[in-house]
Amino acid sequence: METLVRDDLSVRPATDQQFPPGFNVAAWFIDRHLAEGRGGKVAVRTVRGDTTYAELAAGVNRCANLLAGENLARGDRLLMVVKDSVEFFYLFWGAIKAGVVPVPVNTLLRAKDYAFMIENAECAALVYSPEFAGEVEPALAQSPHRPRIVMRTEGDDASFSARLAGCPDDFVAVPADAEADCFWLYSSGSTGSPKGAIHRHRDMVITSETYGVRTLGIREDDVFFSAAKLFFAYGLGNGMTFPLWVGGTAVLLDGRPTPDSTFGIIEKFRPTLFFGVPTLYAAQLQALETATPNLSSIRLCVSAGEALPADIFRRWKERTGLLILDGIGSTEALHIFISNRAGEHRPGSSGRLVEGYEAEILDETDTPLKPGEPGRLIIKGASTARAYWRNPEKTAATMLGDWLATGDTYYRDEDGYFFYCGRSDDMLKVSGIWCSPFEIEATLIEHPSVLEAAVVGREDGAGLIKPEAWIVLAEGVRATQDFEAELMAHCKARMAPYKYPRKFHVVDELPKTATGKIQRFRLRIEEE
Ligand code: 3UK
Repeated sequence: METLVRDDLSVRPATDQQFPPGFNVAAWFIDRHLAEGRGGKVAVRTVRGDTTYAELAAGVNRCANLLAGENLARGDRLLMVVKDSVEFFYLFWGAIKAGVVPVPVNTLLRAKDYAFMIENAECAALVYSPEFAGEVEPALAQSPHRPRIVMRTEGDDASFSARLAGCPDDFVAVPADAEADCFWLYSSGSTGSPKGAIHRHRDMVITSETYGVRTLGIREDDVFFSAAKLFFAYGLGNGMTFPLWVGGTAVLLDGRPTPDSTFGIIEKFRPTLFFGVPTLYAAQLQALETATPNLSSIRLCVSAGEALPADIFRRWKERTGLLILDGIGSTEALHIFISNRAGEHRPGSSGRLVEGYEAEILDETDTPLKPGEPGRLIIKGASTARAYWRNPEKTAATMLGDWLATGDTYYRDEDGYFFYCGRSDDMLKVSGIWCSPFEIEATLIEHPSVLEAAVVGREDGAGLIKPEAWIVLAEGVRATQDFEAELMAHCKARMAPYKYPRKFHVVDELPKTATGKIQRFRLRIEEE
């Protein structure tokens, strides 16, 4: 990686060697802004009010004092089931400053999931927004491990917010190290138990600099709005670390990101950068048929979490004049490592490597493949998680020395653009040829009657795998008798002949994870 990164704002070391001894990353994301004269600038905006950088730093220190006063030891875990709010910032950074490891988790989970995480992380503390009490409290009751400290974020005298007010607003950061454990994020693969990915102090610096500054071109005058929540690595970067890195402003939405709610936030707070996922862009496009929100503050849109179909890219551009830059990231990599850039973007591609990351595409024998040949994508970069917590098997399968197995199948073209083919375990072998479910889905949604599509392999009568499609119809469209034939003809005209779906299932919605990824494995086992 490069040496020093200088710009108008500050001097930010970007290599390991330049992280000073005792380095605690909170110094750079929080305290630096006071030294740089940004204390009066608004750091965080929500419908409940604005928070300046000075207030943010004070809240972080109060939280660090609160945690230190509870005798949390260095490395103790703080489980956070917290909605997008300024309290999320206080808790996350206050913990890091006090040497405690914050573990923000998905707020849409169920009691049994939280019970697993409480037990697995052996957390010393648990803080949750009152909205999630209905799942978190039963989880606490059923978990054999009891966190010593349990608080709601607000609502009673024993809550985090109430106690925060009584804590001093200065705190000297506990010395750490660029390589020391800093925070965890649970990665929930398509199946199996979630795995706690352990991230180090340097990791957020790397993602902010490599993807944020050098790929997206984030700046101090940017206002960031991430529809993806902060508990998701994608949202954590977009909605918290990137704005804090450049001294920008984060806009938060604490409820569900729908076309209405996201357009409302955009009109009210006028963000310059918008971060969404493909499902949301598809829903927003549908809403734009009738709604006319003012999106003029936005200079760039970003998509990740799933591949962005070229058709959505084109329609969004047509409708709003804005580019959506697709990029692939993961919880383990912390943020985006392959991305499109403005002016060099290719619809339907994930883009090219983000500076600072390397990639290889391998066959079954670990031999690197040539351009155009799809294989397993592995990547290398300074932000990747060092291990999964207490999971040596999954760690060994995923963290390959300095390399990280993504679990995705990709090919790279001659120009270095990467094309997503599917999760390695979702790839189909049809008529003996590897076939990408994503390619078929992207082709299906080019048909005006199709809003969303998911394709999986199913055995036909002869025991051979054939693609089948589950589709959500566009608003106002009915499945007519010759509908299947029409979609099959549409596919055959656009793809290699063996790739067309042999069967269609019309559904109201597709099974998805909380972060909007289609759960194809659930369709494979679904009963007729
Ligand atoms: C898939 C994509 C194609 C891919 C994430 C940006 O999604 C994020 O993290 P997760 O751990 O999932 C990782 C997996 O999701 N994926 C993500 N983005 C794309 N597939 N095109 C894309 N643009 O299977 C990957 O392995 O939930 C995204 C930043 C941080 C993230 N954690």
